Amino acid sequence: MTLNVGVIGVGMIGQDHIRRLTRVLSGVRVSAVTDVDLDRARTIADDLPGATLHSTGAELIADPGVDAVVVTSWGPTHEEYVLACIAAGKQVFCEKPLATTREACDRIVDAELAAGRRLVSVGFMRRYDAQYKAMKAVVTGGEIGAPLLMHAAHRNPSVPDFFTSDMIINDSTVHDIDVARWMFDEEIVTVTVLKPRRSSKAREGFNDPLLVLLEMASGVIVDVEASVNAGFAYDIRGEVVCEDGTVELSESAGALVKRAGSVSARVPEDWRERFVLAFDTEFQTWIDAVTAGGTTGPSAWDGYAATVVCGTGLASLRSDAREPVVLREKPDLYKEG
Ligand code: NAD
Ligand code: ISE
Repeated sequence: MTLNVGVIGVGMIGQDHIRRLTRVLSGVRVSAVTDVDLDRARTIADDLPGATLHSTGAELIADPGVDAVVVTSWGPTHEEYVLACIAAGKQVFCEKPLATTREACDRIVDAELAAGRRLVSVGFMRRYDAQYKAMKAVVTGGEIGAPLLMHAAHRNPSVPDFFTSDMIINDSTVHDIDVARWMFDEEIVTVTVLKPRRSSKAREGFNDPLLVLLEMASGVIVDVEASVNAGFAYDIRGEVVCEDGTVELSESAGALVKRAGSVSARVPEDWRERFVLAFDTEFQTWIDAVTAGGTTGPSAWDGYAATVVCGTGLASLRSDAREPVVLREKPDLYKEG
C-alpha cells in the first residue's frame, strides 16, 4: 500500500522532506502540496508526477487524495493546520515547534483528547539519530550508574537576519530540550538562561551565545551552550556524566584522518547534513506506523512540554533568574510508550 501525503509549506525543510519522501523512503508518495507562496508551490508540484497543487492548507487537508499531512510551514502557522488535521481525522507530522505558545499547544492537546486517539507526531528527529540512541541505551541500561549531568552544545554556523536571541531558545535549543526530556524520561522543572560575553559576530542587542541550564525532576542538570554565529560549522555535542562513567556523542560520523602533525575529521555544514539519516528514519518509522493505522514518535504532549520549557527559558532570559516550569497534568493518552 502507498501512503498519499500532502505537504503544507515547501520552503527549505519542506523541500528536503519531499526529496526524502519521493526519492529515499518506501511506501509513500507526495500527492499534494501547498504554500502561501503559491508560485513556489507550483514549481515544486510541477516536479511531482500526479501531485495536486492546492491554494490553501485547508483545501489540501480536505482532499480525499491525501491520507496524511506533513506540516513544514512557519512555526506560528502550525496550530491552524494541526487542528484542521485532527478535525478531519487525518494523521499529521508537524515539524517543530508543535506551536509557538503554551495556549496553542493546549488547544492541540485538548483537540486530540477529544478525538480520543493520537493523530499528531512532532519532528524532534534527534530521537532517531544513531548516536543519540546509543547514548540513551547506555544511560537507561544503567551500566555506568545513575546520571548526574549532561553537557550539550548546539552551535550553528550562521543564521538569517530575521533570527533573534529568543530564537536561539525556541528555534534551536528546543531540540536540546526535547533530547533532555527523552534521554532521562522525565520533565524539566526549572530553566536558567545565562548570557556569556557576547560574540562580536552577533548583531547589536543580540545575546549570542547563551548558556541554558535545565534542571530535571530527578535533580540531573543539563547545560546547553547554544549559539548561532559559530561560523566554522554545525557542531552538535553531548556528554552524559554518570556515577561510574561518561557517555558522549562521537566527534564525527565520518573518517578520522591523521597526517603529519594533525588529526582531522569532517564537521557538518548544517542540520541537513548532520541529521540526514535521523530524518530518514524518523519519516520511515512514521510512514510505516500511519500505514498500519496508528502513529509513532514524539507526541503532542512532547510538543507542548517543549514549547512550555522554551517559554520558561524566554522568561529567564528577561529576568536573569531561575524560572520554574509549570506544566498541566499529563493526560493518560500520553502516558504509554
Ligand atoms: P522556510 O522559511 O524555508 O519555509 C517555510 C515555508 O512555509 C515557506 O515556503 C513559506 O512560504 C511557507 N509558509 C509560511 N506560512 C505559510 C502558511 N500559512 N501556509 C502555507 N505555507 C506557509 O522555513 P524552514 O526552515 O523550512 O522551516 C519550516 C519549519 O520547519 C519551521 O517550523 C522550522 O522550525 C522547522 N525546521 C525544523 C528543522 C529540524 O531540524 N527539525 C530544521 C529546519 C526547520
Ligand atoms: C533549525 O530550525 C533546526 O531545527 C535545526 O535542527 C537547528 O539546529 C537550528 O538551530 C534551527 O534554526
